Amino acid sequence: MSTGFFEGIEKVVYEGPDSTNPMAYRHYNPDEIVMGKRMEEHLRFAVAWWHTFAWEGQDPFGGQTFVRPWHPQDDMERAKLKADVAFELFDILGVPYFCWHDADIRPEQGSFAENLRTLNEITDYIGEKMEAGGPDLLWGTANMFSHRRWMGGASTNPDPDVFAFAAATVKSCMDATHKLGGQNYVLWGGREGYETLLNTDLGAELDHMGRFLNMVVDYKHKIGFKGTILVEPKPQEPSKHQYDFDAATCIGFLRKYGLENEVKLNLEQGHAILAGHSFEHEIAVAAAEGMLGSIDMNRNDYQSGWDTDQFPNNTPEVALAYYHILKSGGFASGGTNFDAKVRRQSIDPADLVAAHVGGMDICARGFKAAAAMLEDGGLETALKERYAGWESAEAQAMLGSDLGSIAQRVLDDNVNPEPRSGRQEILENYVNRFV
Ligand code: XUL
Ligand code: CO
Repeated sequence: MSTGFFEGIEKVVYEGPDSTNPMAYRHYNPDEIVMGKRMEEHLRFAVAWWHTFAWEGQDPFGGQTFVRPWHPQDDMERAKLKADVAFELFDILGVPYFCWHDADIRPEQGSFAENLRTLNEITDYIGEKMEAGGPDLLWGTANMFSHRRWMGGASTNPDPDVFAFAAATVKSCMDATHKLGGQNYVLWGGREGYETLLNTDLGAELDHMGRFLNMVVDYKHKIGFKGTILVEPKPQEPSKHQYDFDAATCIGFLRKYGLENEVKLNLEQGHAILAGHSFEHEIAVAAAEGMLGSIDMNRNDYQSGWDTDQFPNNTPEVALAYYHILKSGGFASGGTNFDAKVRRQSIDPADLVAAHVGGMDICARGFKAAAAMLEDGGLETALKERYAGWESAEAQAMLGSDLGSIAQRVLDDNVNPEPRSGRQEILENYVNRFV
């Protein structure tokens, strides 16, 4: 039986680029074959439980603006109503995946035993809905940043009891993710960092975090979870300095603690911007190391400097991101999650639907542009030409040589390189033909 929350809103369908219906897909056509695969299987869209259903519209200066029938979110009956509404939205949108934190789906009641009981109950309930034809779980994760117990960190907390509570919490969330057939398990360390070095033993905290992540990987193998463990970089907010600053920092961390073959990255567009990078930079760094896992495709406001978690609406940005994803072989267990929320004045159920429709459509449009660029091959040809010198036997031999021998060759052959254009504008014009 319908909850009636989305009353009057029909299932969203593909109507093509000329449609003027704001509740139709103009570019996202799940069954369209692009580069040999259905678009739905390429993009693997997921709705995020936290922003779409749990978030109540607060900002630093004001409280709740959304008034939903499942508020206040403190008992199991309303948690189930929220799940009912969630599956209605999944059905309206036709998304193949969703994601959650434990705290989004269960009521928060305090003790670990209570949290465990309610998590198990609600994930059984969600499991029944999945079996009845609902979408699959892209990833589960633990919220170890909202409750006051996490204020000084989770695995990096100076109090070993918080480390223990974090270990128990992650175990329970991995169990629940495994039970629901989740494709990945994510760890984002919002409070794994510091406010001031005056009270922080940075080296000890990093060691604890490295040990914690090794326990997560060991547990994954113990229970036979086949999904991918992902960490999600972000430079700051809520912590002043977060340890998982960006893709490169995470990769260094994973290598130091022996996790480079076990853990991949969940990259978020807005986090890339906060770190002073473009999204495609973060994707390319992860891809170069074979550590590209999944993405959170939500942008920030470029003026405010906050993590505003907005739905994407910039085709060229999205196109370049998918270009690098496609170039590295596309998603395996990962997908496109909208870690995005509507603005706090967008209080209607229709706003929730329209936000996802727009986000999915922009992604589809950018994705098709990316596929067309890759199939055309213009960028790859230009890249090959630019690095062609390295194809010679002499250049390759140099990499196995030493400074002295190279210096001798420079003298003997009078090596005197002639600068060549990087052709940036020509390449930018090329990209603009597709977006
Ligand atoms: C916060 C953020 C998280 C993670 C999951 O900025 O991105 O929601 O995606 O914990
Ligand atoms: Co995120």
